[in-house]
Amino acid sequence: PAVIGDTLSTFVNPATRTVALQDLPFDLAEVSRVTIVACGTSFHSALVAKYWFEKLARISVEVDIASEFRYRAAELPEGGLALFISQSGETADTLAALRYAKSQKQHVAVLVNQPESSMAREADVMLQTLCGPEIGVASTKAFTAQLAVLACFAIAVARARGKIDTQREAELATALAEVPSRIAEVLADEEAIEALGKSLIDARDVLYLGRGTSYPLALEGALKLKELSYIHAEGYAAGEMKHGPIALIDDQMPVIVVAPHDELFEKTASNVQEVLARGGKVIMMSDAAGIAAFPGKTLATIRLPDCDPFVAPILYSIPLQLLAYHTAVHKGTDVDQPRNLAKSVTV
Ligand code: F1P
Repeated sequence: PAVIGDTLSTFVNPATRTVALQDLPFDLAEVSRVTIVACGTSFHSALVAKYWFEKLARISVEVDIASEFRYRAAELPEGGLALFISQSGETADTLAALRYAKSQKQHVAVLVNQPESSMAREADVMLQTLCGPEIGVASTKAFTAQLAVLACFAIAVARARGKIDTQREAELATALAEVPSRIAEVLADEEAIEALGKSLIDARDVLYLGRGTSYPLALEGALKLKELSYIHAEGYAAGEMKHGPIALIDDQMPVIVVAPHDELFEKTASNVQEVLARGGKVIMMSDAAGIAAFPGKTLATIRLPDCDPFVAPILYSIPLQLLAYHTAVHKGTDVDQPRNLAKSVTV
């Protein structure tokens, strides 16, 4: 809660219930297109940002992984905003992608933990997560802090483009200011998540499902489980399940569903029914209303506090990380230094 509170306090003023970025060397209102590029966990925060920017600021957003983007010769209209997200600020592919965007006359912004990093030095604008360097190799608190900054960025772009009114901005500023205490509530329930982690250690495969902003969270939940516990896990868009992965479902495979009770819940709920009908073991991550929709039908539930759906991804990142962590600890893998992983991939 503390590092997310610190990060948010740079942007959110709870007294005036407004959200502001630092002064930028270009006019956000003039930006007509946003390109966001990153690797690994940072790519998943970029995907969440795409949903936020499009919905709130009504702006066209392209997201790509840096190792593809840098070799694509992407057509970037002059004056667009190119945002690069990197915990370390040193990832080689992301840095190369940044240089390409500069050559295409983009306004280049970075979101990093390290203000001294190469990316921060080469960008026109630096946004910073105030969570300090990750202690372990896998990105966890950096992901949650990136989401916090990106939520504020989306609000700022929406305001510059006249797409959000003062009342909605005030609601969102309040919801963001409350995130640290909601995270504390999630952490208070850590024992239940630990028990669930223990139950996963013998799983061969785990499927994560989500829709909307919960889709990139499903991807990130699966990545964390892979990185930390070496259990094979896949994240899928809930509606894409019937296009392939449904063939995998049996009574052996845990299916973790990330589904706050938002406007997309009913759609995801019908996917959950499809899993249950095939004997799948559903672990539901939702709020009280979402959990109440499946009384006694799921294998387990992780109950999250109610919140504005806009801030849900920030909150839901925490149980996903805790679940991967506890599964790994019970399995006996090295959570700080997973095999084969480098803290930053600089070649
Ligand atoms: C990207 C990343 C991390 C991952 C691991 C390898 O790093 O894929 O997300 O956890 O540490 O690198 P970065 O560009 O965000 O520093």
